[in-house]
Amino acid sequence: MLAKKFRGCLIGALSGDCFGAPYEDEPVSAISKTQLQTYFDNLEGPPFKTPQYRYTDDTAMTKCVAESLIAHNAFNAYDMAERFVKEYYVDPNRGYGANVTDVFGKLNIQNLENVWKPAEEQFGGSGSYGNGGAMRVAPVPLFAHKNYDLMLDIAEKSTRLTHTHPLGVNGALLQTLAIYLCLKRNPETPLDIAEYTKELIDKISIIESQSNRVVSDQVSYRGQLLKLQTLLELGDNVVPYQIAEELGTDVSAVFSVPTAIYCFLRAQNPVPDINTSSPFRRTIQLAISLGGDTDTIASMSGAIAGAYYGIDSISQNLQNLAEGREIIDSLAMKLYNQVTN
Ligand code: R7I
Ligand code: MG
Ligand code: MG
Repeated sequence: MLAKKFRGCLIGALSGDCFGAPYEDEPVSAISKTQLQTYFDNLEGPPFKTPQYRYTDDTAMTKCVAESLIAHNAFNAYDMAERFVKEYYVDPNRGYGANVTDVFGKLNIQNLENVWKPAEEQFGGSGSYGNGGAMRVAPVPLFAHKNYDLMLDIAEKSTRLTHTHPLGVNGALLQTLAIYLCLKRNPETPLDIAEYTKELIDKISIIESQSNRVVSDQVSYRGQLLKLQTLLELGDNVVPYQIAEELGTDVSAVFSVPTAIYCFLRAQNPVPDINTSSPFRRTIQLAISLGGDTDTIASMSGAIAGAYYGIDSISQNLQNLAEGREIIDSLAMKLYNQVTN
């Protein structure tokens, strides 16, 4: 089962990215639920002649994280940074965040002299709080789930190569934890949503209470997860607009990672206007229906759902339409072989 969870996690992330990308930046009010239903029905239906759906920066960088961990069987800052830079310059048109490209530029010009410094200099020295660390972190819990402290350490350092703001770092840690908790749970038995959420809140609260992670303003991951709990309790009495409003759907980590987790948890049960028997599809369809940063929120929720349900929950037709499926699947298997041998 663990191999299926590894593949489900990375192919889940890829699928959310590829199928969410066409909707990126649409406001929630502009997304027709019936049109989205038809879009997914077609994607999952009998194969039709269409180009594959292109992946974006989310997958390009996830690939780098996985390849680097596999190549060194450890976190190697220089190597990972070098892969990010090379990947970017080979194909800069993958929809990268507006400011992270400055980091790649500096790393390139300075020939990777100090791999940490360009990220620290972002936004006048406060560092980026974008979701770029969280969106690419999925390979880390796969690689290091047997060693909790090491897992958090790698998640933090791999994020710090581009994002040093505490909200950027903690968002990647929360996404890591969400996947980690799924790897350990059996999808054959119904998920205990309350228990899962409590464990996530307990773990992120410990992380946020550490002195170097205190954020000056009022927003915290703990606070966002408490809102998530309230929204989950409301069940069907909450519409996409409210979810988007309360949890956020933008490119900042704090207003997107908890949203992705919400989609995974909410999709454990049927959702109005989403007609499917597949809880994986329900997860990413719900994520996309919220609008905003659809590729990234669908990708992060897809990684979590895939780590819980496994690869068999993602329909073959859907998988076949995602660019890079074979590469991503082989990286998942390499990670699996590495950590189980
Ligand atoms: O976080 P990042 O890699 O972007 C990822 C997003 C995903 O949605 C991808 O799919 C792609 O579309 O981009 O890139 P950054 O440039 O570091 O951060 C993204 C954006 O967040 C920035 O361009 C800013 O608009 C905003 N942002 C900030 N704004 C003000 N002050 C991030 N940090 C700050 C900040 O400290
Ligand atoms: Mg993207
Ligand atoms: Mg995005």
